[in-house]
Amino acid sequence: MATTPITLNRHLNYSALPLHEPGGAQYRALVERMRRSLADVGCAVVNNILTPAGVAALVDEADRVAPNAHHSYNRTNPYFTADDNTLEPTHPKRRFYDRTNAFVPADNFATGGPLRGIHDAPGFDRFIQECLQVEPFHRYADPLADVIINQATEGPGFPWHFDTNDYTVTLAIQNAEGGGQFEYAPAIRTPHEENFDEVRRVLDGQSDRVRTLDLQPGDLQLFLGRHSLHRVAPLTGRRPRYVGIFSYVDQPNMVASPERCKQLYGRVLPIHYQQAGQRADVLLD
Ligand SMILES: O=C(O)CCC(=O)C(=O)O
Ligand SMILES: [Fe+2]
Repeated sequence: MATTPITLNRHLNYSALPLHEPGGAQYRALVERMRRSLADVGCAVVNNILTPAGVAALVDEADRVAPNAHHSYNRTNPYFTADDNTLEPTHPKRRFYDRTNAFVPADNFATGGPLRGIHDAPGFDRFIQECLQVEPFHRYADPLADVIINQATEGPGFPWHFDTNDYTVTLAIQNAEGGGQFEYAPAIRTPHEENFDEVRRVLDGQSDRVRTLDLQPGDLQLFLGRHSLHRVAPLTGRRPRYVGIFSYVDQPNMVASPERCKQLYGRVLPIHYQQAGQRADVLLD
C-alpha cells in the first residue's frame, strides 16, 4: 500500500539520520546503537546529521541572533549547591568555578527557520524518545526555552558539573577555534553513592575515567548528565562556540518558573506567571 512520503528537510542528512524510514533496518540499527551507547557510557552521538547547507544555515542564524543572548555569570560547584564550610577545603562540594552562560532564548528561532526546522522535522522527537526510552515524553512548552542556542566565547568553557535534569539533547553548530571538547566521566556517581574520591580525582585532572568527545558541526548528542560529571573544556580564539539545545520533559504544558527564566533568559513572559499561579493554586488545594 502506498504511504504518504514525509516532506524532507533540506538541512537534514537523511543518510546519517533516516527519519524518513522509521521502520527500516538502518533506522532500527541506529536506535539500537544509541541505546547501547547510552547504557554503556551515558552518552550517544549521531555524527553529521546536517547537510553542508544545513550547517551553513544554522551558523548564519546563530550569528544573526547571537546579540540577543542573555549573559549570566556565577560561581558554582559541580553540584550547584552553596558552600559548606563543615567540609574540608578540597572536598568536591567546596570546589567553586566561574561559570558564564549565554543562552539565546527560544523565541529568536522562528517556525520554519533553520534550528526550529530541525526540531520540527517529522520523526525527530520520536527518534529521540526511542533512543532514550523515556515515557512520558513531551516537548518543553516554554516559549523561551524549548529550543535554544548556548553561545560560548573564549574563556574557561563550562566547568565540571552534574546536570539537574536526567538527559540533554544537543546539536553542535560551530566550534571555537580551539578547545571546547566535551569531557565526561560516565556514571561516576549513582543515586546511592556520590563517589567523592573519584570526583575529586577528575577535578584534579588525575582520573583515568574521563572520556573526551570532539564533536563537530552537525553532530547530535544525547547525554545522561545527572550521574556523569562533565564539562566543556576551555575555549580559545575569536570564533564563538554554538550548540543547539532541544528540551523535553515528562509533563505536558510545562514551563520554567519565573525566577529561573529571569536568570537564564533575562526575561519573563505572562505564561510563566500564569503557570506559576496555577501551580500555587494546585498546591493550595
Ligand atoms: O554545551 C554543551 O555541550 C553542554 C553544556 C552542559 O553541560 C549543560 O548545559 O549542562
Ligand atoms: Fe551539563
